[in-house]
Order: sequence, then C-alpha cells, then structure tokens
Amino acid sequence: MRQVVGKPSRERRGRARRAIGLTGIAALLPIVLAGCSLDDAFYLGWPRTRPTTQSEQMFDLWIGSTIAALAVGLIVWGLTFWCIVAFKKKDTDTELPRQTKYNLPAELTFTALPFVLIGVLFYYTVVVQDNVTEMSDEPNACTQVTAFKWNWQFTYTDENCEPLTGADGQAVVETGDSDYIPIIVVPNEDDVRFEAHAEDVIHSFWVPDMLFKRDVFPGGDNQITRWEVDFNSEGAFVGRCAELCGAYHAFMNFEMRVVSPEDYETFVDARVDGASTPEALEMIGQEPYAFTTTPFDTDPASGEAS
Ligand SMILES: [Cu+2]
Repeated sequence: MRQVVGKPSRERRGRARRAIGLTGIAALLPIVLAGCSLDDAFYLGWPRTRPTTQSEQMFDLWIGSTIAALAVGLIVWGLTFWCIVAFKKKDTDTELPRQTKYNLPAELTFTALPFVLIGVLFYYTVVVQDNVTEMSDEPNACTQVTAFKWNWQFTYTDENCEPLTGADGQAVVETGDSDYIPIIVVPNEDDVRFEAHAEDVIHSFWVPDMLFKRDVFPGGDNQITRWEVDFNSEGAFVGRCAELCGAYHAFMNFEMRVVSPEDYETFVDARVDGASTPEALEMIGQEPYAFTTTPFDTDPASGEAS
C-alpha cells in the first residue's frame, strides 16, 4: 500500500521516538555511572586544592583549553545535527541537493580558523610551560629528593642545596620505610627548589594537587632533576611515585607539608639539633605523622594487603 506522500508513517515516527529515547539514556548513563558530584564536574576531574602558582596556571590553561574545545565541539555537533534534520531527504525530493564546490571564501575560512585556534593554544601553552620550568638564581629553600625501591628519602639543605649536618655529624634526612610514610616539609614561599635523583631505577616524583610530576633518574650529577615551585598556601598533600618501578611501586607514597617560612626555619633548626621529624612537627603545631596516606601492609603472608 502506498503511503500519503510527505506525511511520516506511524512506524517511522515510532522509530524516531525510540532513537531519541535511546540517545537520551546513552547520554545520561556516563553521568549516573561516573558517580561524580556536580561540584566535581566543574573542575573537570582536576584537584580542587592547588598549592602552587604553577598549578593554578596549569589549571587555568586546562580549563581554558577544554572550554575552547567544547565550544568548537558544540559548533561542529550543532552544524552536523542541523544538516541531518534540516536537509533530510524527503519523499518529494526528485533530484540531488545543490552541490557547493570551490567556494574560496568558505575554504579560506575553514583553513585559517584552525590555525588561529592552534596559535592561541600554542601561545598560552608556551607561556605556562615557561613559568612551570623557570628556575631562580637563588632559591629560598631547597630539598634533595632521593627515590629508591620502594620509598623516598628527603635531605634538608641550605639555600645552596648543600646538605645540612645534624648534631650527630650526619646529614639531616627523612627516610620512609614499610611502616612509616616520610614527610617532606617545605616553606610556603616562592622559589622553593627540589633536586631529585634515584638510587636504582627510574621513579617519578608526583604530588597530584600540584598537578606536577617529574621523572627521577639513577646516575651521576648530570642526571639530577631540578625544578622550582612558588607555593601559595599551607597544607598537607599526598605524594606518590608515578613511574612503574617494581613490585611495591604502588606503596611508594609520601606527604608534603607546606608550612609558614617561620615554622619551616623552626622545624629545620630542630631537626639539625637532633629532633626527629614527628618531634619537630609537634614543635610547630603540626600533626606529627602523615595523615593524607597510610603505610600499606607489604607482607603477602598476612593476607591483608590493602
Ligand atoms: Cu617508583
């Protein structure tokens, strides 16, 4: 039986409704299954606390790039769906639609526009990258970082990155082990330097809240990784190893405590005078032990590895 020309059949309308329903469910599923709060959505998965100026800049670059990408995406999707709906073949159509070829203004626009977009993204990326990798001539504080299978050691130094010597004649260090999360204490000020190297294999120094990680290499002086950050807030931040380095890689955690410059002085002086890290932390009113992460049970026989 021939259907009435130009009028969608009931069957076709039913199919369209089903398609719209399925598309709606497909769009809702990721939102429901991801289990994110609405607040998290606005941060696009990035941490809310950003204790360094560099992390603020990286965050702004990321959010700006994402908004630009979404704007381009919305225009492309909008045009695509508009074409699908507005220029759908009708039963009354007898010939091909008008073909547009060799439209110079349109082709020039479509070529130039992406270059403008790339140029803007490139410019801001270079600016932020330069700020993130910038080093001062004289840092305000410096810590040596030693990564080893499977923990961290931090050595407190003077402004020239020379290790400080304690009352016992040994370098002032903080070393983690299976039962103890090492804490690195740093002052809340600009130009705080880190000098990192590894004892054995490649590790990676990562403080997620700082939006920053750096590979740490074994080898001599020319394999030392150096970087600086400008802190802008105090707090405790979990640190991790971000380079698969062996069996207990996942357990290789530390905690970074950003304290006021005065408290940092007091802390380091106390350490030089022989106080342990927990003792020195209590002297400046800080929690004596790490609380952003806990030691893992590394004994496979216990059956309680978490
Ligand atoms: Cu590692």
